[in-house]
Amino acid sequence: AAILVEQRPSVGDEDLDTVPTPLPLVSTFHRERRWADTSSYAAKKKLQSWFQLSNGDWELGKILSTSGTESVISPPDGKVLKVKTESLVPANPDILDGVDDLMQLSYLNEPSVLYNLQYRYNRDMIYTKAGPVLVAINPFKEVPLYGNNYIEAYKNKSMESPHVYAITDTAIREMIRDEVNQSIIISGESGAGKTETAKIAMQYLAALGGGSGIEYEILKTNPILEAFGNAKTLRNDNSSRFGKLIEIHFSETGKISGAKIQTFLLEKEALDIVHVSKEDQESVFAMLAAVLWLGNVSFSVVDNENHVEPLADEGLTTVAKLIGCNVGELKLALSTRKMRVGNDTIVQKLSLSQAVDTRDALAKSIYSCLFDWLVEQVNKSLAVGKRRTGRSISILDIYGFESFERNSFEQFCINYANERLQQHFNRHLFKLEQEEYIQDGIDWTKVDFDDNQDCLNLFEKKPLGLLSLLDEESTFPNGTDLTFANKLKQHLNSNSCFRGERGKAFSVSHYAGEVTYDTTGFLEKNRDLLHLDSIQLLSSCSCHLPQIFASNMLTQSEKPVVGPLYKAGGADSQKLSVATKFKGQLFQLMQRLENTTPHFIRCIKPNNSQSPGSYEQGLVLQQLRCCGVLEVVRISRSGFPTRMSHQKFARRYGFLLLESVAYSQDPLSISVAILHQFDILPEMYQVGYTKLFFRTGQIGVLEDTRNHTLHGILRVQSCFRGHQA
Ligand code: AD9
Ligand code: MG
Repeated sequence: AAILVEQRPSVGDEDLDTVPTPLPLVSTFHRERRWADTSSYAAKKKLQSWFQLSNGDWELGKILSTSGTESVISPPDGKVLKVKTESLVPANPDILDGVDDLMQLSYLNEPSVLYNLQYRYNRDMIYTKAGPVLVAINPFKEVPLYGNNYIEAYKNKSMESPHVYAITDTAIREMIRDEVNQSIIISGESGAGKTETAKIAMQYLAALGGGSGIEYEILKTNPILEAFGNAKTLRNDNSSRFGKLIEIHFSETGKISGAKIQTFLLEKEALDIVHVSKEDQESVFAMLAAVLWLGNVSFSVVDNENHVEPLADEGLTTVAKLIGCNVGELKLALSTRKMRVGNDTIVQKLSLSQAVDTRDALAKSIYSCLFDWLVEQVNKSLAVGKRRTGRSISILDIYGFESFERNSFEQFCINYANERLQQHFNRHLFKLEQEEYIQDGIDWTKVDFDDNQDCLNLFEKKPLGLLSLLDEESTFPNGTDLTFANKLKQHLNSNSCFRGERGKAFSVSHYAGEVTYDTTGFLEKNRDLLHLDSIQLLSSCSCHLPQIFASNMLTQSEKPVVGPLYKAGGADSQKLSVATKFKGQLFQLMQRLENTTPHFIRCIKPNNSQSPGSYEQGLVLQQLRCCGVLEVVRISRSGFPTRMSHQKFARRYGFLLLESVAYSQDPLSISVAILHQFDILPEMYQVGYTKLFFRTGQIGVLEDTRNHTLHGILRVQSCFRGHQA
């Protein structure tokens, strides 16, 4: 009679969802929900459960007893603890330890996901699927997962565990099969392993071979871009941040024929191989040195109105020499600003903070122009030949969603971009699901997916959206970060994704959680002070790189991209605001991605000390929330995630039918009879041509009954046998 006491939820077929009662799916950031019916579950099954330690980490324990609001739990160390029943979170049965797809977890909650990833990580299995997404945890050591033998194994499909190779292989196959361009979108925070992952994907592509060694040339571009893109020469954080899109082209025969690299988003930041002439190489180093020396230029007050001039020291003269201009001109450009008033031009002297901003803006733009120029040279070298193939795989290496204690303009832009990428992702996922539903003839309008369109509207709506209001305030001479924050509160308070905070702050409900932004510095960063005076200085230089930079800057600002032209400091310096430029680049990126089949990789940094073998639960959890991994699995399960063919369903549950007459009928009729007998609500399932589709948890009711009945039968049988003996 005690048969069921120690029983754990049975794990049957791979495609079964054996959750005994409908449970909330995941507790994420803003959808924090608790296990619905802990007490009855705990009382009935005496299962393993997660409970939280005071440091926030989760630990596993066995529920010994439960009395309403309190439960007694025993962790493996033998202690016995009293905990609040409602704080318990169900653990998965041992048999599910380390599953290679999080979708397979019966209980999808944060501790279970964390544990599963850690279980694999401890065994050097750094890759795990989360539905369609590949999660990659940085091992911070060499792991024996790469090289030709592995590449071969994934190519001939003798190996199927989750891997960057596997995703890349799928991309290649789908490119050939569907004749559609593909993209591999890699995101994650700094040091999570994005660039390494991109290289691993490129390694796999390069192994396909090309012609004339172009595949190796592509691999060689990495160190060049890294050397410049990752340089930490500037104090400004965003200078080291760039998104990178590398588009690899293929010939009809599936060989690499060329590549193109595009950098974008907040861009402010081995040469022989990509054919940069010796002379140009010297100019590149001169420009880099100029950026460094600019940082050393200091100012002194020259009059009683606090106007400043740069000190005529080694710093100033070296910069002038490096970029090829006259020291006097440089001095003027750093300490004055020409303004046009009516038909007259007046020269305004700068205060210390204005001069420092001008100096930093000049350094930043030389650096970013240099980077752009280098990318252009690399692209010339990798240019796709005349044979146009029309097929490509793009690899995108991009900053993931960020949420810090203090979030500024950079996070604002990055999170906005990620919001767009998330929508792209949701729609793609929805499309995949939809295709399967349509194929099987079920009513897919009943499938609801979360869409983040409201949040995107908050950013993009004109004239009352975050970006428009920011641009508007940036053009007002008297606009400050505070007036900007007040304007947001005045116009956006009724928006459900927006919340005004105290002082200069506001919050946005992002898909990955709520983020509070501090508007300090928003206007200035958005205006990106690079005045015409500086551009003119560069164009008058005798070195040819500064001249190229200056002409690029001018043509760039004249190009009508998206949104209105922004006027800073008078009509002279017409240029786009940073946010508007960013939005334009983002739209271009999205347009390119729209035409591809996306594959997603989320990189996770397991610890902050960059050491192998250390897995900090809190840090990992925060990233899982930010990159939406839990959300992804939740979405993947939010339609009709449990599927079973009519035959299988009829075979598995047919014997539960009260009327034996059912046995003579076809699988579909038997299936429908079972659904009716068990009163499964019509909105909880769909009958397709070949399969039955269920909402999460539904099959659990049937499984429970099946188990009970089977145990009953077994007991009867064993009694019968005992009697016979
Ligand atoms: V940043 O946003 O550019 O600051 P990334 O690109 O996310 O950052 P990166 O790929 O540079 O991180 O990885 C950081 C370090 O982690 C590398 O230098 C490696 O030492 C380490 N790493 C990352 N992935 C792997 C891996 N698959 N195997 C071994 C790895 N080491
Ligand atoms: Mg990187």
